[in-house]
Amino acid sequence: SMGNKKRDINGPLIVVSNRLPFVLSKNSDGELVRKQSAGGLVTAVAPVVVECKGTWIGWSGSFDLKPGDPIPESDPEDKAPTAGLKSNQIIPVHIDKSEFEEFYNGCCNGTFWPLFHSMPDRANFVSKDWKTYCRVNDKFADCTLDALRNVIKTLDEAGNHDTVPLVWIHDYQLLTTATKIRQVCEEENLRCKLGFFLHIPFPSWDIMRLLPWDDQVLQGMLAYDFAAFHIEDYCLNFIDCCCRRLGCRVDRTNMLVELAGRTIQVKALPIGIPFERFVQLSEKAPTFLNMPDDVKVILGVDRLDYTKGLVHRILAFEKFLEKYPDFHEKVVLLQISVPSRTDVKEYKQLKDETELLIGRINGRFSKPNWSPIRYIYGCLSQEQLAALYRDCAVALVTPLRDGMNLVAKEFVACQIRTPGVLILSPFAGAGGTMHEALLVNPYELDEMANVLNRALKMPLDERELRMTQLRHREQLLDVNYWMTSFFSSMGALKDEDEGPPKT
Ligand code: GDG
Repeated sequence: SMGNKKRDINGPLIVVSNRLPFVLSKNSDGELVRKQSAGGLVTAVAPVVVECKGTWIGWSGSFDLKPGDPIPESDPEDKAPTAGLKSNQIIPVHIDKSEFEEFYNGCCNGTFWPLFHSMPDRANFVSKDWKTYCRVNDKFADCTLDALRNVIKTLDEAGNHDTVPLVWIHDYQLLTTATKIRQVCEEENLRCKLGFFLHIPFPSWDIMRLLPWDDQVLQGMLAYDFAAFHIEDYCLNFIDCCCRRLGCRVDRTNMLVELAGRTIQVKALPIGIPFERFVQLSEKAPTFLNMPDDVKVILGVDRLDYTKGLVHRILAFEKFLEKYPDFHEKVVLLQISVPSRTDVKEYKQLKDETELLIGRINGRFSKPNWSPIRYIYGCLSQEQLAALYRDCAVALVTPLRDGMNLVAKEFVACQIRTPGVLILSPFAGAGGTMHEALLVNPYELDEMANVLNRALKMPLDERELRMTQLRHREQLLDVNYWMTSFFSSMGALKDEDEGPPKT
């Protein structure tokens, strides 16, 4: 892939995300140990942090880790991408239970998540939660500043006065972290470049203005030097909000925003997946689906989240069963729902609603030897997931709104045998680039049923053509390419005269 061509970054790296790239949990002896987490971001970024001896700042995932407690080293057997991270490269941010409730469940997932997905009816605006959000963001800033002071001291002692540390902050949990970092850096004359990536959509101004604290959030995001989003629409929404709420001077063509004499660069950088890793997984994964030869599997894989359009998808599948009875006993919808944010009320309700709906539809259509829907509420291994992606006939990726959606990309990577069909929502970021998928509006249930029929009847040569192009693009624009583009765009690569990686 393009991104695999190694390009070194030109300064010490500090990555900041809500979660550390592994979680800490107690083993049977009551000791805290690392448990790997397998996201694409971790797969891509962790090796870079290992190699450049960088720092990762985040919450450990455990309330048992107290200030001053040592971070455990990785197990010698550990083969995760984070295994090479020494404990002195990790700075844990300590968040207690009540803070976590207000910061994470309250503000992040009760306010920003629904609002930024343009679902304002689901958003709560609670000023106590917002205050805690700001306080926790300042904690992340304090940890980042400690790391920065250390890194700069080391640089200066070695005479590297021109080397600028790079800080890369991730996602909607940390929208205001840069405010304090920039302020203290100015007071203490600390040098650094601050980059930000938002993994979810950025909404339009008429949604953003519903937020009582919109000005502080926008100012926080403008405290970065560089802010990147998945797609151009999100960038333009952000620029528009800065213009209308803060009166910033903006340049939409070059994606620049000016605030208090500083210019912030905005850019669209669509995230990719570790493509080769998924190919390798699907090459070695044993069969996981045992289905009669004449039964096709339609696959859905999502965190159980109301943005993913699960209820609409299941209702559309019911319509499909009504409209196309020839497919009875010939197709199965296999839905994997990964438990998520289980202590938030909306998510508990969604779980109940989904289970009720599936029960009703299975009751309505099942035969003694066939049920139309198989449902797993739980997490599979990546290898099992790869086997499902490889062996299903259709992947149904129909979020109502989604920053990018990696499931669509992982599916095409794993389609190394007889090609199937990707059905994709245009309201996922991925819908903007994966043109060879069948795009369908998830709110149009009848149309979804028709598209499902079309996918199941699509001739092999058409499937092959579409899948080849989809796979080619994801192979080229993989997660390493995305990461290199991010560093390049913030002027953080050595040999910058080569210019940014080209598509
Ligand atoms: C946010 C944005 C954006 C799923 N089931 C299992 C499992 N997964 C993994 C998938 C995939 C990941 O979870 C889900 O990623 P998505 O991109 O689909 O969705 P979010 O979690 O909402 O991610 C999204 C992303 O950030 C990156 O910027 O694309 O728009 O919302 O990687 O493989 N993994 C395992 N077992 C499962 O059962 N092991």
